[in-house]
Amino acid sequence: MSETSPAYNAVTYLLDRNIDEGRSHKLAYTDTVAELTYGELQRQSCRVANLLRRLGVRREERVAMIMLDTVDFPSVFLGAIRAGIVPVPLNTLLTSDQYAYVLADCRARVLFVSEALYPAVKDVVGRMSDLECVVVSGQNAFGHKLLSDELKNERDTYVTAPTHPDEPAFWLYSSGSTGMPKGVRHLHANLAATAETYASQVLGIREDDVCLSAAKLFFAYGLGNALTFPMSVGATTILNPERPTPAVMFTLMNKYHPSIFYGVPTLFAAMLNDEQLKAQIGGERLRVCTSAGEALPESVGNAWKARFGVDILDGVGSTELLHIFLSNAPGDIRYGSSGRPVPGYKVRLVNEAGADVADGEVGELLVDAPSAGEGYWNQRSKSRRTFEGHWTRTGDKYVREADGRYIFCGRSDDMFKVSGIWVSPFEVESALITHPTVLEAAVVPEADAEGLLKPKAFVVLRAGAKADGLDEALKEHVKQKIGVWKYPRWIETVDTLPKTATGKIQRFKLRDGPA
Ligand code: 3SK
Repeated sequence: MSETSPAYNAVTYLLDRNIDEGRSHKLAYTDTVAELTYGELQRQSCRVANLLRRLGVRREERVAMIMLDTVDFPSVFLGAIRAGIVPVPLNTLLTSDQYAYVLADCRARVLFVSEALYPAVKDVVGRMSDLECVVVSGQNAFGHKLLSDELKNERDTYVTAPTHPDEPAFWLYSSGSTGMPKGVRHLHANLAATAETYASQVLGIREDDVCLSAAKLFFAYGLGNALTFPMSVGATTILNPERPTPAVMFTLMNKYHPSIFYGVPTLFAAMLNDEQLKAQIGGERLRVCTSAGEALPESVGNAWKARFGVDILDGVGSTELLHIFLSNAPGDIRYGSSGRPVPGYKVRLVNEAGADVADGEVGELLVDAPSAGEGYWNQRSKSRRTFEGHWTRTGDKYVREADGRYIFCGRSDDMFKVSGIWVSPFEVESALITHPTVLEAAVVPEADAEGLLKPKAFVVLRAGAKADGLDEALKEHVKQKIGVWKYPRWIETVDTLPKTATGKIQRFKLRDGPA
């Protein structure tokens, strides 16, 4: 949009429109304890906006959120945006040191924190020079302000800030697979851009949908799944403040009967593998599942469809681009592939010289996205390397097949050469997990006695799998599946694999052995 665009605030699009269209009394959120209709959410968001102004926060300043997925999350996030203030939801699993880094980096003036998460920041908040106030969501204020008390006396109306579509609305920190997190500045227009493309044209989201996301709201994936998409059509969302274990997810599915379940590959695999649970999804309403974060193994997609009768739409997105830009679609699914570009997004595969590669050749994926962030906060060279004009570099290697589908080959920085031939860790991992004993696998290069790189595998075994004789069996299995030079020369059994908050394997942490 041009610089003369009329004022546009994302909250008008996501929330107030629902009131104008008659959904004041419709359930927007339940977190299993509390509920909010669209009308109540509008009023809560206005109270939050008034609170922030009373606390002296001004437009464009940042407020940090370390919050569980409860009804307070959308109230605070949307309330800040309504006031033209920039919420920065943070990963709830960071360490105190990581919180200290991010809070200092974004210069948050107010921190909203869930009671249960306060211990992780209690030693940090006094050291943050820009942080003037802590507001706790829950029952115990720990000597700070309690959100519920503060909101009691605030007015439930607010004149929404006349922001610009191209103005930063919120930031998300990108964990990436290496390095310190980087703050991605997302614009007011970006939320609608994901709703009107992936949510509307791939998922076909509707007003009568009931949404349940395993990914939390502080992830770009979870934010779209459980806030932007359902609110864009006035649907209902179930929020889960707990850890998304198979037992918790099955319980919620059987209680609330979601029509859309958004998961991640590890969770789908764990739900299928949960022998004790042997659970079924009580859900005549469940019509579609989605997966992102890492590529969904073909075997998991097929097993899920066979067991529950519902497809998983595997897709790939990024924090930088806010949501999914390549995806399988209903009626056009091939497990093992990331599908095709989402309508509204253009993609290219380029070689190291920046030239487009042909079908069947590996290239780095670049995306021209209507939902791209405008850059990383205070990181000019990283911004320039990632956001190249219209195109955003994803750092993912892909092959485009002749039918236009894209196949994931690994992260650019994870690929390595064995005997002069590129090996994709992802391909070796995919071969390993087709073995009946292997639940998950990660492959990294390791130097042999001659100093030459060869694949080394870390595997998580399925419950009850016997490790005896497995080494040779797995090597043979990979040789048969994908070629003799790609088999892992060393195999180590581990309990878990290191992953980013969005579920991507952090292979760099395994390069010198597991921690
Ligand atoms: O990792 C992904 O695939 C993803 C998808 C949607 C939004 C954000 C991310 C990181």
